[in-house]
Amino acid sequence: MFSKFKKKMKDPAFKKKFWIYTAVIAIFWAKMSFVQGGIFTLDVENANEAAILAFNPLSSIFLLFGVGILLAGRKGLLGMYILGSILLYVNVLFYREYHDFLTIPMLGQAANLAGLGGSITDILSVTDIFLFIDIFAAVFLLFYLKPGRLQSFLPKRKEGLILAMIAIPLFLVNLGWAQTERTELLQRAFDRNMLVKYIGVLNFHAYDIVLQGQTEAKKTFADSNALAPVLNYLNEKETEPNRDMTGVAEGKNVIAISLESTQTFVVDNTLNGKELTPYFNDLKEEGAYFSNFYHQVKQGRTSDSEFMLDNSLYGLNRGAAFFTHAGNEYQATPEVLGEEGYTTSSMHANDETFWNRNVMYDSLGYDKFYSKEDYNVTEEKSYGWGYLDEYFFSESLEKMEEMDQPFYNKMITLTNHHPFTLPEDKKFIEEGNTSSETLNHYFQTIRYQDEALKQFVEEFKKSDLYDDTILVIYGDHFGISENHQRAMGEYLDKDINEYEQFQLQRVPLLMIGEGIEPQEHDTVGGQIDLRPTIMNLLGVEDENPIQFGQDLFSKDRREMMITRDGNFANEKYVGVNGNCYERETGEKVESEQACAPGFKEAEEELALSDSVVYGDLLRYLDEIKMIEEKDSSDKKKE
Ligand code: GP9
Ligand code: MN
Repeated sequence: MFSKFKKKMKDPAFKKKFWIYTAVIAIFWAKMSFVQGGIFTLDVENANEAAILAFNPLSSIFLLFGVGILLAGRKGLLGMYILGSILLYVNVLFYREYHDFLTIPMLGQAANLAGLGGSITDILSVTDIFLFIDIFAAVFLLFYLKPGRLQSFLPKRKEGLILAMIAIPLFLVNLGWAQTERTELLQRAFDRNMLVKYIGVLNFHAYDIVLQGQTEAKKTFADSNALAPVLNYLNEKETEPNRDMTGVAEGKNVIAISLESTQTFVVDNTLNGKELTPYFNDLKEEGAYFSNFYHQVKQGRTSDSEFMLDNSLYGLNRGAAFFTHAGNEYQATPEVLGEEGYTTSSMHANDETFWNRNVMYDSLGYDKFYSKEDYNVTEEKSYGWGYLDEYFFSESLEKMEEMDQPFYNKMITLTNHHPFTLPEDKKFIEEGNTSSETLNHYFQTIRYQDEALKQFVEEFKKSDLYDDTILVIYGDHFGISENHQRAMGEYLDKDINEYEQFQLQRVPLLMIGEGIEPQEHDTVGGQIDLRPTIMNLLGVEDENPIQFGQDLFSKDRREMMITRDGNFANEKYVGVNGNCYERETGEKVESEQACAPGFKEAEEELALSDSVVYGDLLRYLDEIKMIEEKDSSDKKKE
């Protein structure tokens, strides 16, 4: 074969054609390498990884160009060149905002992506033009450079097929090589940054397409038997809630307040000597405050935190369950409390369609959703993402005062959202002076949110509701992504390594109400634990056995918090990306054994929770309950 090729290369026309192919592939390869190595921050740890990263674009380029030629010759090749460039650029923009890669389910959320709103200018850069000028070079090479004298570059379909075929061994080499760094890469692909580091961003999209197909098949082929392993696992892990607290808030209203992008590092912290959250710092003395409580969200952000609050199931690794699985059967908190005579609602002054809430809330059993159109939103009272928190809070309180009691109501704030901008007269402290504008502004919006919270809680205390209500205040997820690690290090005056980055995923949780003793708790927990904790306080017999959380007040808690990336924190350790640290000191633990059980448990638990959501397994709960009831009545008869 090689000698045939050598012979062909003697033909000057063929030779030029060959060099044109090489040049076009090389330019795209260079661009993709620049994007992957220079724009994405993929944590390349050694020379082998750097070499894999440099090699991995090749197979996808061969496939892309080969298919282009097969479909439409020279034009097809150029078409694919442009398409590939656009895809790369979309990923660049998405990455700058989310530090993550697009997945197919995310594409179904175009409305949300448009909500990037004020932040779009933040993620565009003038130099991005350079990511497109190579297209002119490709046009020149393919259409104007005449190989041979008069004849132009005309790729044959057969050549397209050859390119596409070469992609296969190239990919196999890539995969084998990547597996020297991480075994079972594709099976254990929790972390998209890691996946892109090893197989490249375009191959990642191909992989994502395969995952999508599998996901759809999962529901079609699921049956009630799939519930058995989930029930077994949960039975084995079951912990007794704190019985001293069962029903201390029986019949009371619940107000859950989701604080946008609020991380624990702001609590009791200052900027230029001024507290960032002076009100919250005092308020937390009035209730149960959890200092080792983590958010567990992924691509679904706020909606993932809501998903966990109401279901005690994990959100998904790709996309947002609020979009992809809004049609599932659930037995969520609002539905269960509704049956206990509660009025249930959610309040959020944004468009009702954002995160598909208008659809998902019906599935979760909410009686009412107060969205933007239910508030007196005016331009003067809005900024950035919309209605300012102070107005949202005061109008919401009026609505609650009119509500039938008892009620379960969730309020979701908005102002402290990226890009963290505020009108001048709402800035109560100076901006920060770190190297990140985002972080500098975040301090101000956090401070503003605290003021809005103060005004709400103080009014609420004066209202009739106060004695009959418990407040559950929690942060929905991080606000400062790891793109701003350096600035965060400047502010906190320490180096932000992966352990610190993990610990920064803590969000505040505060519960206030009669029967809840004011106390700081250091138990390790996460958003998955909210539902069982609230239900125990209310003394409601929650008959849905498919819940992965545990009562945060329980005396025999299995201290464990699992993130969507398969990382975890338990009583002793923090396990991040295969590495192990002492949880309290951050000291690296060299023994692999220390964290191995934690990683294993995380993997198993996430897979089981996913099987419930992907298989829509809660639709079989009634069937299972009926069988159980029949069994126990049969036993009684015997
Ligand atoms: C939008 C609000 C913010 O309605 O919930 O969403 P986020 O971007 O934080 O998920
Ligand atoms: Mn949010």
